[in-house]
Amino acid sequence: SNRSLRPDKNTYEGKRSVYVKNPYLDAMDEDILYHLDLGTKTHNLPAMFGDVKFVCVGGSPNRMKAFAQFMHKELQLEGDGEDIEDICAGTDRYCMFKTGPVLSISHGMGIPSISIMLHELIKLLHHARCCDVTIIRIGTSGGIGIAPGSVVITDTAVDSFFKPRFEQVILDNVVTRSTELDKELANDLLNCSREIPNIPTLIGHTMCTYDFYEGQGRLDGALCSFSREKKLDYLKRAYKAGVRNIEMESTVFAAMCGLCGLRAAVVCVTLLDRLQGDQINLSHDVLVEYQQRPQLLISNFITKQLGLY
Ligand code: R2B
Ligand code: URA
Repeated sequence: SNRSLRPDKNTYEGKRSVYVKNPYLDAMDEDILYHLDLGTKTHNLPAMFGDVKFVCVGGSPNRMKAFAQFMHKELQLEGDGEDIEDICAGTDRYCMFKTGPVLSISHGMGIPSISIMLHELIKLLHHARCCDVTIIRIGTSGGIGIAPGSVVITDTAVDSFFKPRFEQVILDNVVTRSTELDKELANDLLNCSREIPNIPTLIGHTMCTYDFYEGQGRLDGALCSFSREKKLDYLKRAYKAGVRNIEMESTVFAAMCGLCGLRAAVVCVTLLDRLQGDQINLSHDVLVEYQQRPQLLISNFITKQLGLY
């Protein structure tokens, strides 16, 4: 089964390392992480990243910079954190910030974009010989049957058929990978959320789609080939299958991180209830406040894990 592809917990000295599952990689004389503008010959990756314990990823470059600045304050690091530098400044594909043991990286929108970033990030963590790394996606999503502003911690990422799988075309085969996430981490995050007032938080399945409009059953795209009734029937069936929110990266994120030995979690705020509508009509201020919710929860979790509070 797919589960047997997963690494056992690496118990050597209690450390869990980051795996790459590619027999060709070791034989390469140099590895250029093209989309991050980093490389094994141009950068001392163990010196730059060897102490990383938490990696937070999210779609938007500005949001991930704001998260890094917030983490800087929470970790009580020196300097004001306002002038924090983008480690990937040589490319405008992704941005990356490091505050102590916390790395904050943007991944763009959708499965292909996050998957490219994850290939290079996982190799980076491997080259840097990082161990015991926890990776968390903090993002936005559309809710199903829950109040806008709720935070959903994903237990399982599912595809558009509500199945816990990620299908990737490799050469001309379809390869299916498991999208199970770390249940213990999800529970730890839920417990942590209980200490933060006024942020409704729950655990549920997250559906990952290839599109924001028709792919999420929206009636307001440039194309729409189904009825309002069919849309609502689909979303209600998703709810019955345990789906509480919809976004566009969780399946490949869960599959790749699981195979490479990273403890992984997905924490997304919902911007609307899809049973009520399709358009996101929140005011700017409310949108900003909602987007801070996963950041608050995760910064709280990280500072606790590091024994700071
Ligand atoms: C959530 O929000 C984005 C679409 O608006 C997408 O990246 C996602 O998963
Ligand atoms: N992101 C999504 O993918 N869907 C939504 O409805 C909102 C944010």
